[in-house]
Amino acid sequence: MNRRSRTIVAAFLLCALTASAHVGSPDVYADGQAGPYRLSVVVRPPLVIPGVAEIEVRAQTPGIDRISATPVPMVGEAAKHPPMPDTMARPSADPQYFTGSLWIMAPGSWQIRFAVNGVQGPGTLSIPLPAAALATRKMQPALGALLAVLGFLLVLGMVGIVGAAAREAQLPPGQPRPEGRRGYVAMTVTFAVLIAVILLGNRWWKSDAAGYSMNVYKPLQMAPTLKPGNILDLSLRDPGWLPQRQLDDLVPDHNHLMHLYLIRWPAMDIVFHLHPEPVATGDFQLALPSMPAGDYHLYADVVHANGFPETLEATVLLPPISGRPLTGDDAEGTASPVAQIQPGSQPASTTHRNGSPEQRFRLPDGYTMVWEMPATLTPRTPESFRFDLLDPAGRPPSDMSLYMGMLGHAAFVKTDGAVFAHIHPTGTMAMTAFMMANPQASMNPAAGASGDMADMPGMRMGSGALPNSVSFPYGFPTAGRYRIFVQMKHGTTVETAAFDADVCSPAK
Ligand SMILES: [Cu+2]
Repeated sequence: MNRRSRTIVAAFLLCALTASAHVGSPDVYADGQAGPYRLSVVVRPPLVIPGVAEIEVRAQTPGIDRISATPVPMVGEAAKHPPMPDTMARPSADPQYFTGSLWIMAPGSWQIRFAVNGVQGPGTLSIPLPAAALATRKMQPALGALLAVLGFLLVLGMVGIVGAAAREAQLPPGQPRPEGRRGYVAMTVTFAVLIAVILLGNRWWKSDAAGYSMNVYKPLQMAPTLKPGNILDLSLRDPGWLPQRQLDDLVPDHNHLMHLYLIRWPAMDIVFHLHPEPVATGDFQLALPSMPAGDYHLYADVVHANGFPETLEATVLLPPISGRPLTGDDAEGTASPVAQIQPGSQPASTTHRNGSPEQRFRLPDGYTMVWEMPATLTPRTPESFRFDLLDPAGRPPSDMSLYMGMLGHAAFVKTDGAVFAHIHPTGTMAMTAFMMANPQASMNPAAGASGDMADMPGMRMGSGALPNSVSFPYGFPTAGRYRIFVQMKHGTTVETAAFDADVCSPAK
C-alpha cells in the first residue's frame, strides 16, 4: 500500500471531526453572483478528511438549467488541474434548489467552484472552504468489545485448524487418530505466531494513528499580556499542525492583518472591535482604549496567504483602563447583560410588529438598529439576518457609509462561549479568501481603491446613496442562546448594536 492510500485508510478508521476558521461553526454560508445568477450556498465540510462535503445551493435568480461543482485547492500546482466537475442534483420539485456532495481529499485551504448554465448564459462563483480535522473519534466501547470477542474466536479457530491439520492431514481414511505431541507443538507455534502478528499490527495501528493525529487541527495559540502604557501584547505560537502553516504569512483581510473582538464575559455587555498591529513575527500589539475592568474573551481573526482563516482565542483579566480614544476602524458597544435562556420564551427585547417578531436596539446617539427576526430559529438552517439602521427621527440616515469596505459586520457569539463567528454580507468566509477564489470580481478597473469588492453583496461602491440595511447569510450550528453584535456606519460614527437569539431544536 502506498503512503497516500495508507493515510486514507487510517483516516477512515479513525474518523475525524472537522473545523473551520470560526469557533464551533464549521459550515460555510455564502451569498454571491455566478455571472448573472444570484446564489445562496451552504457547504457543510466533511466529518472526516478525506471525506464528503455536502452542498446546497438555492438560486435566487430563475432560469438555471445546470450547476456543476468542483473542489479545487486554493493555491499550488493542484489548483491548476481541477478534477472533473460534478453535476448537482435537483432533489425536489423546486427547480431552484440544488444539492451535491464532493470528496475533500486533504486538509487545507480549498474552494468549491460552481459553474452555472442557464437562459442568461454561463456564470461562475467560487466559495472558499477551509478543511481541517478537528479531533480523532474514539471507537465505541460496544463495537470494540464485539470485535475483540470475534478476534479471539478467530485466533482459537486458527489454532484448532492448524492442530487438526498437523495431527490428521496425512492420515489415510478410516485410520484411528494417532497419539503424540505433534498436534500440540503445531498449535503452540501457531498461537505464538498469531500473538506476534497481533502485537505488530497494534504497533502499525498506533504509529499510523499518531501520524494522523498530527493532522488534527490545532489553532494558533495566543497569549495576551498587559504591558506598561496600556499596551496589550498578543504573542502567537504554533502548537504544531500541518508543516506548511506559518506565522509570518498573514495577509490583510478587509484592511487589517488582525480583527480582534474583546467581549466582557460572561455578561457580554461590552464589546470592542479593534485592530492590533504586528510588531514582530507572531507578535501583535495594541494600545488599549479606555475600558472598564473585567474578564474579557478575545477572538482574533487572521488569514494565511493561502486563504486559510483562523480564529485565535484567549481570555484576559483587565483592570480599569484609561487609555486612548477610539480611532480609525476601532469601535465599541455596550448593551444590557445577556440573560440566561428561559425555555420556551423569546429574549425579553423581542416585540411584535404586524405579527412578526423584531428587536430594536437603542444606540447611545439616539439612532436605532432593528432586526426583523425570522419566526423561528433552528440549528443548521440557512437564514438571511437583516438589520436596518434608523436615525433619531426613525428615518433611514442619509449619510450611510461603508465600515471597512462593507455595509456591515456581525459577530454571532454563543453565551456558553462554544461559538464565535465573524460574518459579512457575503457570508461566513474570510473576505480575502473570497477575493482570492474569485479574481474576476477584482478585475473591475473602474472600481477604484477598494473596488475589488464592488461586485459583492453589501459592498456597493462609488456613486449613489448606500442602503440603510444589511443582510448576513448564516445558520446557527447548535441550539441555545446567542448574542449577535452588528456594526454599521453613518458619517464617521460606527454603530454597534446587540441582539439576542434563542435557537431551538426542531420539534420531533
Ligand atoms: Cu468584519
